[in-house]
Amino acid sequence: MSVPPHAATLARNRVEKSMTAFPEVSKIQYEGPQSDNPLAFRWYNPDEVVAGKTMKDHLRFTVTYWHTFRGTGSDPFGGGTMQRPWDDGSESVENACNRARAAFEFFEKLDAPFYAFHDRDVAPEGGSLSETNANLDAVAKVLKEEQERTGVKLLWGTANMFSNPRFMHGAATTCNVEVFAYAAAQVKKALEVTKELGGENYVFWGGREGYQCLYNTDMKRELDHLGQFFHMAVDYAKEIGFTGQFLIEPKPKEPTKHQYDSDAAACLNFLRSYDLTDHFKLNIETNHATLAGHEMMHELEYAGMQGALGSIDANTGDLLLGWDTDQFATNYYLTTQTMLVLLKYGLAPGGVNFDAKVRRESFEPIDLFYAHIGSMDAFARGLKVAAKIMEDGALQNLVDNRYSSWDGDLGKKIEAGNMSFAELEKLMLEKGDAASNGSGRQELLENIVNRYVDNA
Ligand code: XLS
Ligand code: NI
Ligand code: NI
Repeated sequence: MSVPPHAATLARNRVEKSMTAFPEVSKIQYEGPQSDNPLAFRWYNPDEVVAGKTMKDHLRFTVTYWHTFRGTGSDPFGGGTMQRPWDDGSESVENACNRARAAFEFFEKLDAPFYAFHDRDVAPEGGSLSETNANLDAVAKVLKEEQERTGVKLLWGTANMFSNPRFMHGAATTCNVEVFAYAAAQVKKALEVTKELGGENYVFWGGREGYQCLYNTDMKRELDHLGQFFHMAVDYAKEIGFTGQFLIEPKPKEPTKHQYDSDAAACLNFLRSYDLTDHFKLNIETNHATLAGHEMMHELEYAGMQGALGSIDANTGDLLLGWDTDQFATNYYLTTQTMLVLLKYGLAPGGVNFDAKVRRESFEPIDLFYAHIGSMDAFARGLKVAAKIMEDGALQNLVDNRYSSWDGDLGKKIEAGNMSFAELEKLMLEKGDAASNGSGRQELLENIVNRYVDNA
């Protein structure tokens, strides 16, 4: 009786035989809105110029390594479901290198100009920090070769300081000083690798920086440590000549019940309190905005108006599920609203990073293509709609009109800081009452947006 070969051996044979991870897919091409080819773009036409720039340069699409190449499909109720024939499931450096090659084949076929990773996504941890660093160096060599071969660039690097149990109490905000030191060493290395790979940004998502219980937490001390940690990162970047943009990614909860970087406003308050505003911008994620009880547009606008809009993690949540479901966004209203703010404030050196995963039921490799193509198209369409709305001043004219009373003498004086309560009281006592209000016209504006979504 013959013994059936192990699934991993089968998988490896399959990859070696075809020498390609996605044999059934060739490079995705733009075919236009009428196309019914599910492996073609209908709206994303990289070289098409919109609002003075190519779509490629506006959108700076980025594939996340963690969801797309490390996501297993597990959830709190069950294990992995994903079929990933190029991956033998082992934590070996060899497997990590094979996976990296498969990833670049994907980026290339998808025509994605960027990717982003955590250190532990790309390379396995070893038995000690020095072994772990050596593993990362070995895989980074392959990443560099693949970047050179394909022209795909690194949007950002980051350090995973949340998966390993050592970070159970946090990394920079831990109660264990040696874990703080370990985290510092990890970010030092991640910055070096990000620089080596030409990363254009470096992201801090809070991971386990937050608390589960205030009874055991010295919040002031933890936040002071976080501020010190970021200053050390800034100093080290300067020391090694890393000129990428530092980004903080707000999220209100999950995994902790309170994450310190809750939302854009909390992050900016933190950065200002610790004198870090010159060095950091924000990486705004859609599903994090909604978990914080905000619309994505609110978070983008809040960051943008303070000169701190750096990059976006493009995804969406499910309103019926209360967690970070990280789904691919396909809703034109969401992408239009997002692009309205991105066009207003600009995005580079940030990008539209698909921090999104296919559902655990969508377990075949081809689903990775459908997911990314659909969301790239949705953002490309959102870009076109937003550009047209802005070009026509379709919303701005009404906004300007709504505030027009402020353009008169009185408004100018108040805005310039040249009026006091007493002077304003005098004026109103003379007039007896304020001038009457105009309509807010919300429904009209919503109809106008619909018209542009229909026609742009
Ligand atoms: C988790 C975050 C994470 C960051 C990178 O919710 O979105 O994926 O983007 O650490
Ligand atoms: Ni994210
Ligand atoms: Ni997230």
